Amino acid sequence: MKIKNVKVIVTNPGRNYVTVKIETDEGIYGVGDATLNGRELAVAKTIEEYLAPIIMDKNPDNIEHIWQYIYRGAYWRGGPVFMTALAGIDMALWDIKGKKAGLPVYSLLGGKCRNKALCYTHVSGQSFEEVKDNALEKIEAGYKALRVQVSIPGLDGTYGTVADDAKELPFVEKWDSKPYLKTIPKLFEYLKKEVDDDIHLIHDSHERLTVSEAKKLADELEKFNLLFLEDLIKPENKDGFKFIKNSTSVPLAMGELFNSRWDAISLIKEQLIDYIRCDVSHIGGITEAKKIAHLAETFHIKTAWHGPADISPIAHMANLHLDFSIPNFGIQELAEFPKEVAEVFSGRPEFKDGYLKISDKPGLGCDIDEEMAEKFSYEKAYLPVAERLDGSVHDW
Ligand code: KDG
Ligand code: MG
Repeated sequence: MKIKNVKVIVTNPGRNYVTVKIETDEGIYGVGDATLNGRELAVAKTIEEYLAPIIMDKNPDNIEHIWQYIYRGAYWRGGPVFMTALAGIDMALWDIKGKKAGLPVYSLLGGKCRNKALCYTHVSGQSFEEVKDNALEKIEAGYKALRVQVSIPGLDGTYGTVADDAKELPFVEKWDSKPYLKTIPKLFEYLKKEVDDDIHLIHDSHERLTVSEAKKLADELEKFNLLFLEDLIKPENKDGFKFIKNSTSVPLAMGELFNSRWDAISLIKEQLIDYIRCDVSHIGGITEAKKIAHLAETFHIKTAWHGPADISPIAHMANLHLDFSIPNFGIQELAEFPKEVAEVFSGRPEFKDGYLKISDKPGLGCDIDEEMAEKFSYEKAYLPVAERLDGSVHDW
């Protein structure tokens, strides 16, 4: 079998998605997700101009070889744009391999380790009461785990509580750690009384705290038994986790900004985190995520792959095939897509009673309707930036 065509489809059913479709001389094709929120066309151009030409006529069965050929052959390796481009190709190749074998991808990855995968979704609100109402609604719908975020008084547009794409210029969010650190423990104190103790709660600090602030937050949240605290400090400051981990028993999660296993390795081997949560679309695809899962397994660390709405259902399916086939799966994030997404993408993780199920369709079990995709044309959208009260820039 030979790769005969590589298409890049950019579409906007409610938000932008980039899909790679690899066609072969045997009529089998595969699809992969190459969406990098706010940088979609940079990835599309990388694939079209640089990667598609060099994989033409290669045998799509040789996924590891093609991965290495792209990664090492470029010499200028890594980074979010390049690794997202590589991820899109990698997923499409796994999809082809599955379709050719007549087997779902999880089967090719070693087969099922479980029958269902625990998942969590997002709830937020402008007030504690609104967070509680939204949480109870999700619990009613069957969720057993929730990520909770709340608007912080005085900080307009707090992360996780407002839409995060802006059309003209990036939306500016205000940030100050003082009111944040005062509010979040109170939120959990409040939720403890309102939400069933069996529900797993998660909170995402989105890489904004200093080590001391992170330790203070972890200290104050310790009594609430969170499933994990996510992304406390900046991804560049991996050593910072040594100080946090030594002083808290709150499970820690990190990884959505990582682009390779080498970003993750020190946190894993020094056991500074409890959950690794890389993004399959930004880390080079299933091939790299599987290696990271194995590294994590070696050190008794679980997975919680990134699953926001800004990666397409194809990536969510890739997550799910990994979730089912690795022994050290922890939990899967599942954010809700804009409703138009179902008009363009068929196949997505199926939710039932707090868990995700997987079909045994060959390949990834997801497809794109190219005609429908064309009807939703790309619109430039930016992620927000965060600004401190004095106007200086903070990590968003
Ligand atoms: O594009 C940025 C989002 O993917 C990110 O903000 C979502 O932090 C996130 C999460 O945990 O889902
Ligand atoms: Mg996050």
